[in-house]
Amino acid sequence: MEAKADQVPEEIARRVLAGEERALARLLSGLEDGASWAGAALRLLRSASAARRPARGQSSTEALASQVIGITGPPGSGKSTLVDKLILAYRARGERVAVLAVDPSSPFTGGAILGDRVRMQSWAAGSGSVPAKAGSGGGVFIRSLASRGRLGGLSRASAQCSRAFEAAGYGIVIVETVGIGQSEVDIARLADSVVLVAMPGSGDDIQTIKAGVMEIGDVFVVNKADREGADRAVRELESMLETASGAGTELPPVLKTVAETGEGVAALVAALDGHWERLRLSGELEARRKRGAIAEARVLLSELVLAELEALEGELEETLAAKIVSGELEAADAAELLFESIRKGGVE
Ligand SMILES: Nc1nc2c(ncn2[C@@H]2O[C@H](COP(=O)(O)OP(=O)(O)OP(=O)(O)O)[C@@H](O)[C@H]2O)c(=O)[nH]1
Ligand SMILES: [Mg+2]
Repeated sequence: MEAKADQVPEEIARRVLAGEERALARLLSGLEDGASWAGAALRLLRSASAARRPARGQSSTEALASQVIGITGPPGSGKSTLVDKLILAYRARGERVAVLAVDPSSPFTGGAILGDRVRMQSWAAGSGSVPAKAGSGGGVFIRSLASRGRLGGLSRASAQCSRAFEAAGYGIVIVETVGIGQSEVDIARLADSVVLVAMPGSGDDIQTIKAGVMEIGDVFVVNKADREGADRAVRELESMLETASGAGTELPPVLKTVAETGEGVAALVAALDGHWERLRLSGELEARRKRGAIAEARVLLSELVLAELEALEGELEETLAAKIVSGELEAADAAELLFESIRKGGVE
């Protein structure tokens, strides 16, 4: 069967490189669906894009890299409003900006995510104060990803989409995800710079940022600083950071913003620039991306093994279990037999 024109990897990669937003949208949908043509197109796109960018003395990672900025934090802390303002700031200096709004729990029709889409897409439609030109070259690309009930699939798709944006030439890639459960781990894996957004709350709300989550933050933001308690929230965050990190280590910045008015956003951009600069100069960018790649591949590997295992469990139930019960085999022997057949059949 002839492949459909919009599913031919070479064609999609070529059109994305030419700046066609519709082809990029198509590719992202394919990646979200886990379609193999989309995986192939992403590979082609990335190698073509690597060939187009001369490595001016940088490492291969640096020559390719867009700054991938992860924005996470509790629901309603103002992440999307902040992203709006970040888009404005980066557009003002000529960056092309891609945004991935990841929704880990609610279905695609969920209210919050739809609100995000509409609000943030006002940029793409050109109704914001930095108008986007029609068609390609608008400089802002917004995309929502929904979980469709598969969390593993979601984190895979978000990493792939982020790389597609990078290869498509967006210098800034922003990934917004609500800070619950696994999503923070995922964002730490795929982002170069992680912004943790908190807000002033009554009592010890800030404490709801768990210790393990504090670790992933490169820049901390107390948004809604127009509200009471912002300074206290900053102090609490700072003392939590001091406790969590050893003496003498440099603490990440803790900033105050009012996303609704844009107050503090310039300082946030400066902090992100500073972090990016440090990542590049120290070689940490490459190290960090390698760690992310290992973590991503590990998850995929365990998915493959689990799928094999599921197939083999049938055999375990049908034949091996009876042999264990009758004394022909030990359970350990059965496990080894199955493991052997994974090794023989699973890896070509
Ligand atoms: N007072 C005040 N309200 C704000 C500020 N920033 C955002 N908001 C409001 O807070 C609400 C939530 O903002 P969003 O930007 O949707 O928050 P979010 O973190 O993206 O929310 P989810 O994606 O649902 O987790 C909206 O009503 C915003 O208008 C701020 O700086 N001050
Ligand atoms: Mg949001």
